[in-house]
Amino acid sequence: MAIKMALLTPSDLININKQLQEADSAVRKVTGLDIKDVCKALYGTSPSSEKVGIVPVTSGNGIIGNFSASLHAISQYFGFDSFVTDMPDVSGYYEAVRNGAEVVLMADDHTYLAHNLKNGKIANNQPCTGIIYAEIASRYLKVDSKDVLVVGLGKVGFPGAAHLVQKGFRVYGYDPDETLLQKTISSLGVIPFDLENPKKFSIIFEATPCANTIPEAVLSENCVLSTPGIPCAISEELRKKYDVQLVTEPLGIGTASMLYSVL
Ligand code: NAI
Ligand code: 0TF
Repeated sequence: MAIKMALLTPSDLININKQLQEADSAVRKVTGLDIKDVCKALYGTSPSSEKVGIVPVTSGNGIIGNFSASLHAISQYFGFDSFVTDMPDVSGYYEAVRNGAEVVLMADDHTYLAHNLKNGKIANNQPCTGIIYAEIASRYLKVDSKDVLVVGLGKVGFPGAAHLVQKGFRVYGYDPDETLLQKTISSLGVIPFDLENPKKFSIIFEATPCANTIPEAVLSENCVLSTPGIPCAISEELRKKYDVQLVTEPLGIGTASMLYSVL
């Protein structure tokens, strides 16, 4: 059976620099820190112009227009010295290493990785994305409670939920996949969120590939919604109605988390 994948499209990545700047100001408003400071606090690292080789990969659904160019823009934005290889795949990997890459970034349809060739560290986009969006949510300055709602407990949501539990939050979790929900309850001690009996939250972390996953009943005025999920979890109408502090961006925040984690 084919595994369902939520792949980026070139239109998700249009104007990536502007999307990053907007995300940075949203993160600053929520946490008082910009994205790089959140990464530094999470991993205790800072870049010093490390050379990052970005290798386009043709397998599966093939090259996504704008993907490598976006990684180039993102890694430069965070203080890395990046380049995209002319050749894709194995030839591109060879080219990256021969041209002095210290960190290689590349993705097929299942795995998007960062590999630091100097220290051997390797990072996967899904857990790194979950952890940084959860970390941003957890740093909400105006927070008045330790309760967090996590919606979507898959490859991004589960590591984010684990991070919040580890930080001492009381985590309520919801996923329509009963097996995943039970695994999260038993392994992390997450409290199953009852859709029939909702409560309001100041902090919500969402990681699903679906729109409108956040019911109105859980939103409190000025709550933070930190979500890597594409499409967005909340309508513009609800966002405005509750003045929701929305942190969302298609590629850069997760990539920053990966890069800082391998330094
Ligand atoms: P996944 O398929 O592993 O997990 C998604 C989970 O959402 C599943 O367990 C599914 O049952 C659950 N779900 C579906 N509908 C739901 C609903 N209405 N309410 C609650 N849960 C629901 O997917 P993965 O890898 O965790 O990715 C999640 C999303 O994050 C995707 O849209 C993906 O494209 C996006 N993503 C974004 C990144 C970024 O940098 N912005 C990075 C990585 C992923
Ligand atoms: O689309 C995805 C992931 C990306 C996570 C960040 N949002 N959902 N992965 C597929 C990437 C494929 C890239 C392609 N092989 C290329 O252009 O090199």
